[in-house]
Amino acid sequence: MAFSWPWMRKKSRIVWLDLGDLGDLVNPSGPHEQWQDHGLGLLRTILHQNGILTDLLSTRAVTSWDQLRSQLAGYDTLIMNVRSYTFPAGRRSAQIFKEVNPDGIVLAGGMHATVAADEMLGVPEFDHICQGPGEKVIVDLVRDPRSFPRLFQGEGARSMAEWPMVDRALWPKPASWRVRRRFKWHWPMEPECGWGPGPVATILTSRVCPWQCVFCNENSYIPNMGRRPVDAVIDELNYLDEKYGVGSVVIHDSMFFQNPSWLKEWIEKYPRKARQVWPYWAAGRSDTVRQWPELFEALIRETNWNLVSLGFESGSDRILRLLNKECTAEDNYYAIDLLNRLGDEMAAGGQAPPKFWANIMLGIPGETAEDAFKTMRMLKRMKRVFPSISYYAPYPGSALGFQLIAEGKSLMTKDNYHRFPDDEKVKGVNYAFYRELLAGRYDDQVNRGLSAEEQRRGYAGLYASALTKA
Ligand code: B12
Ligand code: SF4
Repeated sequence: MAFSWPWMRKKSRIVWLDLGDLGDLVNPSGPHEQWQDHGLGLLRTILHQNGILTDLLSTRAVTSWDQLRSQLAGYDTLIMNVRSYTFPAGRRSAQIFKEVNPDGIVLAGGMHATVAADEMLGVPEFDHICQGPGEKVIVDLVRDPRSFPRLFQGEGARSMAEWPMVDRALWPKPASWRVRRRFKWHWPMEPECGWGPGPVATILTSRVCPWQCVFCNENSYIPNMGRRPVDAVIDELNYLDEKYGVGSVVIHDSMFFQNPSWLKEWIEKYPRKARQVWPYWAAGRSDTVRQWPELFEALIRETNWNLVSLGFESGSDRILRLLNKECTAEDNYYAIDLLNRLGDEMAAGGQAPPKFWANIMLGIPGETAEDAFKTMRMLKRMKRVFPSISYYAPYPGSALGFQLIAEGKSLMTKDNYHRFPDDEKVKGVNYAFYRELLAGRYDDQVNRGLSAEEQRRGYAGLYASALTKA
């Protein structure tokens, strides 16, 4: 008989259900499936600090719905953080919960509740649905759900300075010692994913990005809030290092490279006050790299920002305009050439050179073959890169997503928001062309005008294997 998580006895009548694909913590196909949910971590921490203890289950820790059914039996309250890509799992779980606990109450919040209330309201099993942030309402809601209407607006902290440090021991565990061993997973820290040494600390320093890219535009649905103070971020990392050990850091902010005054303070304090200058992954944009090159260079050289996630998206100005990216192809090339140069200098000095985590989108409605060739050419300009390529996905919440859904062109349905890398997402897009492009079929066109070295980059299969879930 195999023992698998959760092996604990029920301690509470309230259960928080972590959502994700079945089996992701049992037989993970990779480390990214094992990343933890900060919404769950934050709200459970707040509940526990207020004396409301919750049990934890996870759809990622079971391999069948029947297994989940038996685990859910006997609870009074079910709580979930529902994002669009976990909506199908959330809905199914709520239905199962009601089957086994007909008098139980389901409390749901999260991004999908915020951007697609109609779909949430269409599921009768969701008893109370919170739109927006939940920090200031979660305690009252769990204490007395009936005092809340079915759909209501949550309330968040004015600043992340008010957030408690997430109690990471409240996150789900790897489902077995095999997973623990295979990924060298030092729970409650997160496992190594190829970006830096483990144990990995994922953290948030900011909550929202002020730009308005039409495929994302988070600031239309995430209220603005103050950034976490630099000292608090460093204190948390030092605390985690003392308690569990930290090997590297992933800063999960949508946009780390913003607020120059915060970044300057980070440059000044992180190398001095952190127990180690851990390497980290964090995100930026090419136009601001061009606007603040000295700041960018100082972050790379002095704070060990060694994996630079940039939302390049496209190498074509026409497409960048269509996406309202407010970056030009020239901005993208500026950032690429700058990191290439910094990497060369650091490598020559015996230091590990920084790399790009390059976010690239293909299959954008209206994109021509020549636009896509420009994007692939741009990718080949990067000397050191992990390409993260995805087919454009019309998520609700974003301006372009809403438009395509309204026009009936989205192939992402509420039964299957969570799409796999090579799934087709928008009607009318020629996905066969993109599959061939990534397999190298159009290399002659892509390589036009590139140097011999650039032509060799992206050896067979690299780009095709770089397609990510989206
Ligand atoms: C970190 C992050 C990731 C990480 C880790 C994800 C994880 N395990 O949590 C990684 C990189 C893996 C990731 C991947 C993806 N992500 Co992501 N990610 C984020 C990001 C930047 C931060 C999430 C976060 O921690 N927020 C902070 C916490 C505290 O907020 P929260 O979880 O929303 O919880 C708050 C409220 O929602 C509410 N709440 C939540 N639950 C409940 C429950 C109750 C009862 C109540 C009252 C309130 C409540 O209160 C909480 C506190 O305020 C967000 C954008 C953002 N700024 O939030 C995108 C975001 C969630 N991701 C998104 C997407 C699309 C993806 C991908 C599909 C992208 C891709 N191309 O691969 C993948 C899918 C991953 C998968 N499983 O397949 C979208 C989701 C859009 C949507 N409509 O749901 C977002 C919003 C970004 C965007 N604008 O596109 N992501
Ligand atoms: S895609 Fe990036 S830059 Fe654009 S709004 Fe989203 S997080 Fe901000």
